[in-house]
Amino acid sequence: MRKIATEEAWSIPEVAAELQKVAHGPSQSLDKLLVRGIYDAGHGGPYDNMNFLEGLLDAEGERLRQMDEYGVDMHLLALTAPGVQMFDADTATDLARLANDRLAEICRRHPTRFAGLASFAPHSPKRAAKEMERAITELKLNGFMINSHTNDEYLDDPKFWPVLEAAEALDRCIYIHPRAASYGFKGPLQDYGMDSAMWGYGMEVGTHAVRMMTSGLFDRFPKLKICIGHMGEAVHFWLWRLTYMNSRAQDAGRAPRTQLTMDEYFRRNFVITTSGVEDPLALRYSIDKIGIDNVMWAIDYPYQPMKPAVDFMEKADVTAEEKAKLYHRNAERIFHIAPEGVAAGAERMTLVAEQG
Ligand code: 1WB
Ligand code: MN
Repeated sequence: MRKIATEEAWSIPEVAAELQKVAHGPSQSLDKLLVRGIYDAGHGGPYDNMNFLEGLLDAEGERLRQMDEYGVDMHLLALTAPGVQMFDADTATDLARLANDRLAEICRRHPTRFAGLASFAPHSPKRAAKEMERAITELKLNGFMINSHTNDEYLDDPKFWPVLEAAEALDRCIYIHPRAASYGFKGPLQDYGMDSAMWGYGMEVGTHAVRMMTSGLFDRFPKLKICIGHMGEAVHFWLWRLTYMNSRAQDAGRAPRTQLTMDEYFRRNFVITTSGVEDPLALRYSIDKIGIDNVMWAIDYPYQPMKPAVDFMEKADVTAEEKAKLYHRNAERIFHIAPEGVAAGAERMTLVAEQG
């Protein structure tokens, strides 16, 4: 069965070099722990010696070899967190373009093995919208990736409407991946390794998603699709209480009136992936709670290894129909990835053209 892993991290040397500068810069962001450790390793700290950089900078080498070994057909690649969002708006705009060009080249060389989510600089929303259009219409990328807040601001802020308008008009999903919590939110997350993937990331993106729903944003953008990873960052576990308490907050005048309930927004406007959470009960709950059409498989490579993520799915207590949707059919629909036969035909044509 075709296996498409939908949240796979990747980077380019130019972005890595700019993040190394951030490691020495004035930023007070909680992301600096990670940025120092990965992009400026050797100075101590929690991420030192984790050696993710090699895996991030590679697509067609060891990554592809492991994909072959473990039967992973395709990685949906995206520039890894924090993307371009810690750079000034001009640098971010330029590097997003460069990363998108490189990503498109990789996808063109291996149309059955790689698809890609485009980056953009949210802090320059109008230029971002232009780049989003280029990424889909010219580069043929598959959707977009944003790494939660930008300079501590979230997508419910009207300044980001051009970005959301572009995504909706292009009919492409925005994947919200975590980065470390925004400045005002970081206090209790600074200790005990809680800043990142263990807890802080989920708090950050969960809060982002809830802000989007409670703000009424989806009444303005009813067709906007948002993807969240790491088993939905547990937001759907909260749906009953979110719905109940938001209704009370609306009645008390503490939250804007919305056309739909929080539960209805989540089912209409969100999809989730399993990235980094290999828990069979959480998978079963997700399928039963938000529907099999809204859940996709992902690995979270290279932060997590490929084999256990494949084993998790192979052992999962799901029907053959459910497995096909989790492994590839939902990803093909949400990210406009050509079905297997069509993609293989395109790859053969490319090979024939290259060989003359
Ligand atoms: C880690 C995980 C680091 C993720 C990341 O940096 C991301 C980690 C951007 O395991 O330390 C992730 O996406 O889950
Ligand atoms: Mn991840």
